[in-house]
Amino acid sequence: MCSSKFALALVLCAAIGCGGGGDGSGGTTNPPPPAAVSSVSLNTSAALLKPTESTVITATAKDANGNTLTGRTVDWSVLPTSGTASIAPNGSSVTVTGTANGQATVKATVEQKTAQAQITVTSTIGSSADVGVGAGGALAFSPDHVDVTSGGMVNFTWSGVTHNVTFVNPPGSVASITDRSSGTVPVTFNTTGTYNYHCTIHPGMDGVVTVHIP
Ligand SMILES: [Cu+2]
Repeated sequence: MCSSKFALALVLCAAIGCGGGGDGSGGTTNPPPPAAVSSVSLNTSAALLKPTESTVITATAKDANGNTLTGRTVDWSVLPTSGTASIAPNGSSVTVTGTANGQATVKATVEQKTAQAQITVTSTIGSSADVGVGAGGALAFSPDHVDVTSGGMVNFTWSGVTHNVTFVNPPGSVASITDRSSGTVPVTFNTTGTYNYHCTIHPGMDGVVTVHIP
């Protein structure tokens, strides 16, 4: 009985956050210290590159309340330090360039908090890819991320349910596909970059095509 009451108290404490300690204001006139960094995130957790190809990765530091903290120094590193990818730090972002086939990890450190991205360097990215649109009745593109080289083609295939493929701020000229429910529509990508698209009918039905150097 005692132990179950104790357990209940623990659950309540976890739910309402009691016992959090003082607010640290000891009556001094010093300005409050800058907010501590609580987390660091990157705009991507993985990137695929061909040798000599580059991509930019950006780090964001936040405090415990989820507020973005600007002006914090980001230390960038890459492992292995040479042979697969090189880095050129520029403040909160870093340019990562593939050098030879292999795997590398790029890490951002801000006041002891870290985030990392896996970099795969491969010379064998294909010139075409297939994407299922709502395959199996799912409100999803499958796979939701494909990689092709510039001049390459992605074939979108419908499975009986009406969806569309609408590109959002594409880096190059590309044709969106209006509502349809069957057939295969090829889309050609002539400009390198990241193409985000979605189905405007179904919120959260999103996909990405990354177009690489040829
Ligand atoms: Cu849809």
